[in-house]
Amino acid sequence: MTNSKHKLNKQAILALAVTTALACTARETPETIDLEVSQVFVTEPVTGERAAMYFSVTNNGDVDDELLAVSTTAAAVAEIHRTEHEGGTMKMVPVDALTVPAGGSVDLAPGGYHVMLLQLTQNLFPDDRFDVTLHFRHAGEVVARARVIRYEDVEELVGGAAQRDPHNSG
Ligand SMILES: [Cu+2]
Repeated sequence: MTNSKHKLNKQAILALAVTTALACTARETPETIDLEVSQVFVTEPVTGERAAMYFSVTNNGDVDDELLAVSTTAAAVAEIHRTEHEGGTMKMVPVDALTVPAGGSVDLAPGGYHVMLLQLTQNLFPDDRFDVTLHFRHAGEVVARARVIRYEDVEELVGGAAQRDPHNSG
């Protein structure tokens, strides 16, 4: 009798310990961070001095992330820009950070967001490829491969949404 009661207590204590461990685990489990960068392309530079880069970021995680910066060996400077239409003119506005919402995606495409590559360190020709590093607040560094395409091929790649971009107007 005494023996069986002792066993029961041990089980109760064990159950309590397991519950506590589970509670701790649940509290300390980090949010899932899962970013996917796809369709990284650069339109063939007109002047050889600067080029516009586009890509899509899909956030499969459960926390909003932010694109903070971009770097590449192909250019000394890479800035995140947004194209704004004001009256009949287009202008580019630097963007500090680009939010990629949890469960959502952001498309950089001609006429909207883009990364502007300035002071190119190499000539870029159609079908050339080079690495770019995207710096995110939570995901950290994500390396992707960029491909250079002719401007005429942009529409084929991104669909009918492509508009004339000020980078490529001359
Ligand atoms: Cu720009």
